[in-house]
Amino acid sequence: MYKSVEEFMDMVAAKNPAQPEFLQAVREVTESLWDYLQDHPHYLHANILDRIVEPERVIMFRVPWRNDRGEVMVNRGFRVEFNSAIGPYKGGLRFHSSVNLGILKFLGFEQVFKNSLTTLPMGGGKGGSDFDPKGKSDNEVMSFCQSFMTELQRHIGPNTDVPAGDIGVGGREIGFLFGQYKRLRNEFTGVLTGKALNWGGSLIRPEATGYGTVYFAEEMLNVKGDSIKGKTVAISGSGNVAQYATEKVNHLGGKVVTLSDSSGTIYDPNGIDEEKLKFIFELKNVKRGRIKDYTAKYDAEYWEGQRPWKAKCDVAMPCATQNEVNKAEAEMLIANGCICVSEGANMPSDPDAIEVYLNNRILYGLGKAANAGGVSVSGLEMSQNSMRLSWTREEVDQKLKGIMKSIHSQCMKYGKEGDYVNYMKGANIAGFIKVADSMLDQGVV
Ligand code: NDP
Ligand code: 2IT
Repeated sequence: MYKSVEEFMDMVAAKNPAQPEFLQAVREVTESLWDYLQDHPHYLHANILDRIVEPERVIMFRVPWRNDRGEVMVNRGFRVEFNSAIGPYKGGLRFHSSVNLGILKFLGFEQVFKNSLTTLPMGGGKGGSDFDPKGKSDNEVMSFCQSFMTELQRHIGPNTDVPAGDIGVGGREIGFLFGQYKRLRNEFTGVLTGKALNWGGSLIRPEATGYGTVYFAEEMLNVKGDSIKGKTVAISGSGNVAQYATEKVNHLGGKVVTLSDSSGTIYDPNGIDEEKLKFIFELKNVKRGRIKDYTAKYDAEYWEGQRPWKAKCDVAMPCATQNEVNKAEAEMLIANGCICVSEGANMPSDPDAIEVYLNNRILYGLGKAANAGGVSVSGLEMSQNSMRLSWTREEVDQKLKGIMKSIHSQCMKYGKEGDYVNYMKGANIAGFIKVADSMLDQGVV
């Protein structure tokens, strides 16, 4: 048995070289769990920690495809089937040039705990490719997706592993992937989520991650007798999660002053209202342009090559990617009066930034709790597919709200430290218990 977090991490680091993001995710969970495990040693006796950091299966494959010039291109495809203790593997696909095995293992590991928190029967997985859809034609994206699915289809299924979207995988990609699965398998099933409404999708799935992140912030603020209403909010990213987080902040009476992409940030102190957001939807989802183009139409500053965190705000919602808030930026947020961070992205705050939040005792909703709305509605899409019916917008939104509330109370239950709630600790312990107990029930698995 391990005597310390360090001793355990030495073992994990030796087994997983050159996977810094995976080690970062494992360390965060292990540190949160450590005291709880000492008080509940049956988990340690059964070596649950060693088992839970090892994916059940990793699939890695060649994805050859032809570009518009007729050249043969090759990318690498992955699916990490991390844990199926509480349900079929479930988690998104990421298409981005930075994708490698370590990144997908970190995402798959996070997904195991996140999915457990949702209360729905979903195990954890993640996949993707180093293919970058940015700058590719629709035809190239389709060729790539068809080749990717030609291999992936033999590993997934509605009761085995159900992928969805993530960075670089939205409605267009899910359509191409689903079409190819159906051709190869000759079956119309709920093998993917994030499908369009006409062919098995769920209302509110596109909105769910962003809405959920705002619902989670609202829950945290409510405990303090406060709310989003009247708050100034800084959001990073301008993709699926950022767009719908902005929409929901507007619904609740807050003001969003920043959005960004990997080239820079726009700062609009007057707020990105409903009309301006419409422009962003068109710019990002149809024209597939850059966030800088916002300044050609609206009065706003553009911060080339910079992230949003120097903007004065009450609430910050990082909704772009991992490690996009560092210690100096976290300190800047606090100095400017930020009282709440709710993470739409996965692991966007680095460990030093998290330390700053906790030391300053601000409300910190970590990704695996605050962004669980997306996979939750994916779970609801699976239920609707199985029952062959569809719920109304209001029904799905109500269920989403209920799930975010329940995640918030699980975090409160296990994260209380005096009069402060450490949501990170709470989420990690609550997510762990259900998965670990299920693994114990199922024997040496
Ligand atoms: P999208 O592809 O729709 O948007 C991603 C956004 O983040 C874009 O604005 C993109 O800018 C920016 N971005 C991506 N990579 C980087 C980078 N390395 N540096 C700076 N900016 C970057 O993805 P989503 O909105 O779906 O995902 C955003 C985050 O939310 C991810 O962390 C994802 O894992 C997480 N998430 C998503 C869920 C979902 O349902 N989609 C569910 C739960 C979490 P650019 O266009 O310049 O690349
Ligand atoms: O990180 C995530 O939770 C997602 N990308 C969504 C996964 C899903 O299966 O909907």
